[in-house]
Amino acid sequence: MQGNRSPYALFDDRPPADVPVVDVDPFSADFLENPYPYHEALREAGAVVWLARYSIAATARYDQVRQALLDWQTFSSARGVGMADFEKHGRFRLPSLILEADPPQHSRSRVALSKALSQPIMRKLQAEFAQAAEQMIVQLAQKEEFDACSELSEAFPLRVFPDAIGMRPESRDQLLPYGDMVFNSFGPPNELFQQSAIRAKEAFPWVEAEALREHLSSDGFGMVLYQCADAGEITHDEAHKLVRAILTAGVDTTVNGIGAAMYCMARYPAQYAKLRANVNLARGAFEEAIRLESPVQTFFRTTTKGTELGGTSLEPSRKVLLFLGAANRDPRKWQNPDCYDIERTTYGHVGFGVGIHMCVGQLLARLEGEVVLKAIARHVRAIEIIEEPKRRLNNTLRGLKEFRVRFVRD
Ligand code: 8QM
Repeated sequence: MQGNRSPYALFDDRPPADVPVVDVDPFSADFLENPYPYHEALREAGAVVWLARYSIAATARYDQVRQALLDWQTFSSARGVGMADFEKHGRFRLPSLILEADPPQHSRSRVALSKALSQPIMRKLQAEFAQAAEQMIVQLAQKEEFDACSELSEAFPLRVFPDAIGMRPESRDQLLPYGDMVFNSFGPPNELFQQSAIRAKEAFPWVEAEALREHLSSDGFGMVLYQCADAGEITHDEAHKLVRAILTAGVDTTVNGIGAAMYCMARYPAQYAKLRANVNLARGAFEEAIRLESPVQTFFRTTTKGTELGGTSLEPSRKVLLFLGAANRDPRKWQNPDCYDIERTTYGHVGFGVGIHMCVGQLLARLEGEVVLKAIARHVRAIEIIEEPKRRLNNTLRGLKEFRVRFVRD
């Protein structure tokens, strides 16, 4: 990396007039460990700021993040939702037909994926997921202490998700290094990304293979994509790529969502007590954990034309970094934004995004979160923190790597 130049800046992008220029690296270990003071500084610096290190515009305020997410015509996803601009810097993997696409391609993909992840299909999974959660929580409550990451927030999605989609039983543990690598790839090609790419080397071709029709069971929701292809709604190649998209997007996100909820429950015993008193608050508790911790912290868009955001003019073909996690704690939008309050109205949070790209798997994510929180609330009187957690740093994801806790039984 040369001085302040972006590793991806093939030519010098200059800041628009009057935009506050800031000198922080949102993908440094320091920032990722504790982003909140930086988020505040970014929000206070202006509605839109210029990241000198990367020559990229960014916004950490709720209104502007939301505006950009809602205006897909101006803020496109088709040139990638990471720092790399597909048209200038090439592609790191085959582009996703949903995440890294605009209408009309995006719409076709979205319709098919919505069928696989629909309310009726999720409802059919409800009982199975709830039973798996019960079983896992009862077992963990019998332990003196355990790692809430490897033994719960990672273990639960790995226990239910690959079965639900219809994967073969072998090598499912590859899903985690694979996801870690993809979510790192949305940032700059820094050390975090390089290291995760090494770890995921074998996972890459493995995921491509797992998404093939012949490797999916007929009753999982992965097969729904191939049924859409049989019906002529998408091509069979699109079906393959969309199953790959589910495998990419569905694991690390729910791992860190459940992890966020666990972390909140452990740190806020009064909120946990409320959940215990009324397990029907589980959905709200999960949603609030998504708002507060924002497992997906950032995404980029690319301007399709000259435009204006928060009073700053942006040139065409420029990347804009959207800080979802900072928007979810913007005091302009939220009261006591840094407090975990399971009875808060979380409506409008952008932890699942907003607009046409809003998380297509959100029903599945919420189902997983709900059954886990309900099972805990039914069986666990208190959650004791044995050791302060260790973070897993990732260019996009916020979450923990190790969190030793004790479930105190009733
Ligand atoms: C993030 O490959 C994909 O289609 C894909 C990858 C990651 C995500 C979404 C889609 C947002 C959860």
